[in-house]
Parts: sequence; C-alpha cells; structure tokens
Amino acid sequence: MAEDKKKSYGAEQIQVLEGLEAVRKRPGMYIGTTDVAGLHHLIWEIVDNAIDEAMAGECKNIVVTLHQDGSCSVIDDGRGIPVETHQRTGKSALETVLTVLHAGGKFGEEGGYKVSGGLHGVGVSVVNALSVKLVAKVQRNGKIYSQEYSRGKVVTGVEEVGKSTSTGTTITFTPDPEIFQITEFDYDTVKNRLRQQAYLTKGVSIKVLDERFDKKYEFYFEGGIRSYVQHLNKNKEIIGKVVYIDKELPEGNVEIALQYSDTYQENIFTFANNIHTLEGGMHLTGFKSALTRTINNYARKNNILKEKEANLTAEDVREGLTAIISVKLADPQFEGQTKSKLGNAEMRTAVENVFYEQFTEYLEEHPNDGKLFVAKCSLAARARMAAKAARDTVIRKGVLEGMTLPGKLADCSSKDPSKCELFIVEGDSAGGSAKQGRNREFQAILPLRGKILNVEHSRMDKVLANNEIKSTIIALGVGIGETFDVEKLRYDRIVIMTDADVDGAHIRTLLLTLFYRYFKPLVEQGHIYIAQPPLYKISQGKKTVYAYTDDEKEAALKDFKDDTKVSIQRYKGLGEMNPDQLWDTTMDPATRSMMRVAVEDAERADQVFDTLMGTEVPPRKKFIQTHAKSVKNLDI
Ligand code: 0RA
Repeated sequence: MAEDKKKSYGAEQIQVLEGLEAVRKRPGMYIGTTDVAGLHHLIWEIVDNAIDEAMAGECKNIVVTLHQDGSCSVIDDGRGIPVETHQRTGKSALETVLTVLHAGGKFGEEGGYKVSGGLHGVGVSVVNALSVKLVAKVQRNGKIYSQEYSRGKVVTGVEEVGKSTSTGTTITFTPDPEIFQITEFDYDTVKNRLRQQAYLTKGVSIKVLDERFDKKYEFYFEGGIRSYVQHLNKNKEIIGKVVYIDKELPEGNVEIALQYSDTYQENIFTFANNIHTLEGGMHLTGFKSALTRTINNYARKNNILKEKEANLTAEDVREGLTAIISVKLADPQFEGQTKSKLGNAEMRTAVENVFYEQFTEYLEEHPNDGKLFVAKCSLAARARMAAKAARDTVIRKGVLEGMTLPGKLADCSSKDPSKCELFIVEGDSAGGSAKQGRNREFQAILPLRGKILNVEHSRMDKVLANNEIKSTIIALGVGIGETFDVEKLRYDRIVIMTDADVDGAHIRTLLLTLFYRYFKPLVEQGHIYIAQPPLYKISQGKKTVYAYTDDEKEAALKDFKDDTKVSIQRYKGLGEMNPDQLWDTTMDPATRSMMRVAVEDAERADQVFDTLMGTEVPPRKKFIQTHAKSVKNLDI
C-alpha cells in the first residue's frame, strides 16, 4: 500500500515535469504561436483567471503592469490561489495550479459552470512553463505567501513572507527569450484586450500601467455589454434605446445588448466565456433567427407590415444593427478553422428562445422603439430591392464581367498569382515612377486618381459605379458580393502605397474600408499590405541614407561627420522620388519593409472607420490630427 502510494506520487511528479516540458517543446500547441500574439497570450491567460474570480463575485480589481525590466504582473483582489496541500498531488494547491496542465482555477469547485478563458483554458501552468522567471504571491488566511519558479521548475517552496488582512493573487512573470522571438509587450494590444474584457465583466475595474513609457488606463463599465454597444455607436446617429437582456438558464448564461443606428452595416460581436467567437456559431445562429422572427411577428401583429407585403429578410433586420451576444456555459465546444466558432447546439435554442421571448416583451412595452425599429428595417428592405435592381443592371451591363483590365493598370508579366504583387498608388506622378521603377516580371501598378468613394455610406450599386473602385476590383479579379471568389485573386500581395501625409492617410483608410467591408477574406488571409516609403533622404558627398522615421533621421545625422555639408530632403510625396529611389526604398523585396494589415480586432477597425468616415466632423478631425503622423497607428 505504502509502496503503491509512493509509486503513484512519483508518477505524478514525472507527469508534471513531462507536461511542462511538452509545453516548452511545442508552445504553439498551447498558446497558438510564439510570435507577439503568443507572447500576449501569457497575459490573457492570467487575466482570464482573475476574471473568473470576478465572475464568481470574488474580485473587484485587476491591475496589469508592464515593468521596466520586461516582466509583467497581474494583480487581483480575488480569494487568492489556495496554498493548502492538494490531495491528489500532495503539493500545495498553488504549486499544483502552477505546474499541472489544465489544473486551472476551478478544480474541486462545486456548482456553477467552469468558465475557462485564455486560449481555451490552457492554464496558468503554461505561462509558468514559458517564463524564465515567475513569482506567485498570494494573500490569504491573513498571510502573504510567495513562491518562485524558473521555466516551470520550482526555485523556492511556498514561503510565508508577511501578514495581510486582504486577499488576492499577484503573478509576476518574465517571458522566456528562448521561446519567444519578441519579448516586449505592447501597451495598445494589452489595453484593447483589457477594454474588451472589462465590457464583458460588468462592475470590475481593470487597470493597465506601463512603467516603461509612463502610461496608464482604467476601464470600469457598470453597464457591461450595454456600455459596449453605446461605445460602438458613439459616433452614429442612433435609433431607439439599447435593448439589454441578461438571463440565467440551465444551459448557461445569455447576455445580449443591441441598438439600431441609421448606418447600413451590421456589427455583431459574439463571445462565449469571454472568448471572442470570430466565426460565430450556435449562439449567433439562434440570435439571428429570433431577431427576424420577432420583428416580423411584431410588425404583422401591429399591422405595420401589411398582409400583402413580404416578410422582412434576415439581412433587412440586421442593417444598421450593433449587437453584442455573450454566453457563458459549462463545456464550450470551439470549432472551425480558427477554433472560434461555438459548436454547442443547446446554445442555439437557448439564445433563440430567450431572445424571442424577451425582445417581444421589450417591443410590446416600448411601442415607440418598436415602430422605429420596424421603420428602419422596412427602409432597408425597400433599399435592398432598389439596390438589387440597380446592381442587376450594373452586372447585366457587364461592368465586371467583361473583365477587360483597366487601361491604367500596368500589369506584370507573370501569371502566377502566388508570385505577383499589385501596388495601388496614389496619383499619376507617383504611379509613373512606380511603373518605371518596378520589376515588371511580378509587380503590377494601378494608379488611382484622387479620392475613392467612401463605401461606408454607399450601397453596392453606388460602389460599383465608382470608376476607381471598379478598376481596383477588376484588377484584383475576385468579383464582388455574390460573385466574390478569393480563389480568383490575381495577386498574392496587394500593397497600398500612398503619400505620408493626411491625404495619403485618408486614401489609405478609404481603401482599407473598401477591403474590410467588401473583400474581408483578403484582409483575413493577409493579402493586404501598406508600403513604408522613407520620410527623408540624407546625403553627404556620395553617401546617401534614407530615414523612415524621425528617430532614424536623428541617428543618421549623428553618423555623418560634420566637416562637409549634409543635405536633408523631406519627401512630401511619393512623386518626389525618382523611379530608382522608389524601387530601392519601398518596392524592392530585398530591402523594403511593408506592414501587413491584420483584422486583429474587428471592433477597433470599425472604430477607426467610423471615426474617419463617420458623418460627424469633430471626432474625425481629431483622429486625423492625432494619428496622421504615425502610419503604424492606422492599423485596422
Ligand atoms: C484555485 C481555486 C480558487 C481560486 C484560484 C485557484 C485562483 C486562481 C487565480 C489565478 C490568478 N488569480 C487567481 N485567483 C484565484 C478558489 C479559491 C477558494 O475557493 O477559496
């Protein structure tokens, strides 16, 4: 018996070591990637554990600090990770949480649903395995305990280091440079994620402090996802109030907030256990069908929709709708290409039934809003029919089908899309330089004249009637709307090349809006890039260097000896560069740098577009003034 116990105890320890060793061998399996996205997963994992405490009603404050020395700490005022001996492992619960895969925070807990966060709940032990140093400090039982680890291995036992009347956990970790290519945390990435988490967890304060750059921010949303919807709609002309539903069911918790605005696009964001389900899933399906059913029933019952009129379609009732759907359930199944589609079928019926019932009740109790919503949807229906007629005419006339490449496109000679690039260039003069400077084998140039149409405020028939957009679509080869086919893309890389000024930033945003709204897969699959032309040419005698930022310019000036004259040329536009210079600095794959556009956060994209494109002028002006200087801030 004693022998048996010993054996299994030994086996446990071996399993623990093997477990964390597996994480270090194949980190990608646990945190997705070891690039900057994977790096930030470490923070999300710990924050998610703290949020679990908040959702259990045990934690009110979370503070994430990015320290000077490259470490990050996450402080919460939850119950504190237990330090008592854990039965199964014979170790303290703290050590178990930090060394056993998937031990998470929820073992031994009764009732309620396990809400796993992070990359689907890989656990704090993964963070420990991938940190060159991790210190866990726990306030609990009137005491302060501390334990240190390195690369998942115990450095010190659980030590009592002081007394405390409060409770909570502080995890401070330094990502391991042997694992991560980049070990520097990004303040904006952290801030955006924390904002989202704060919306999803009402009543909890989440702070981010950046000691490296002396920045800080605090998020606290009493209204939860209701505030989220208000935030998303803040620059829009709203229609009616925010409708809010929060219901606890046997299948889990269903929380929905929605509001209409006078825009044409729909913005629905769904979450399961606080994880953004980008690919949607059962909760979204249930919501959509209940929305259509509720509005049609209400419109018929109140005779706003006449007997002879057709039902409003699912698209009609979603036009101009902003909605957040957040469900929490015991055993979430994540499916799909990026494991971000909720597969639990019981959630479809749960959301559908609850939303149908409660939204119907809302409409009956708020007849004014009811009428406004139906009017908006009916308008969408009429516009849809008119737009379809117009679009059919446009398409019938062969606008896109003829597929004659636009005259101003200087195409490349290779016909292998995987090798080809399309530079979309602002203005004819820069277009001319680009045409002469390019490698015509695989680089095609499409010059655009002046501004393209703002697609945010136009329906597809208008979009298709715009010449600059038409040329772009034909050059891409992918079609649009129902005829869109990403397989037909003629270039693997589509590079937006605009001047480094406010107009350039505007044109770039218009193009990004076009791609985001009508060709989203191109953005999702990473086909869209932004060229990075230099800001300065600095020469002395025969020596020339290009500077892409002001810092680089300063550094270059220091490098030159100051006996002969140094000339600095500030490029105001691409047109000022001759073809060779444009090739050397911006187009040559061997030396250029380009920024790949990623839809990391559709919400932020929408914010950027709304701010830049929205009809309200003051916020737009402000945005351009604060961000026009720095290209990198305009990422969508
Ligand atoms: C295990 C059990 C309990 C809480 C936690 C772990 C916990 C984990 C983390 C990670 C970061 N902050 C955390 N806070 C708590 C339940 C504790 C109890 O029942 O008293």
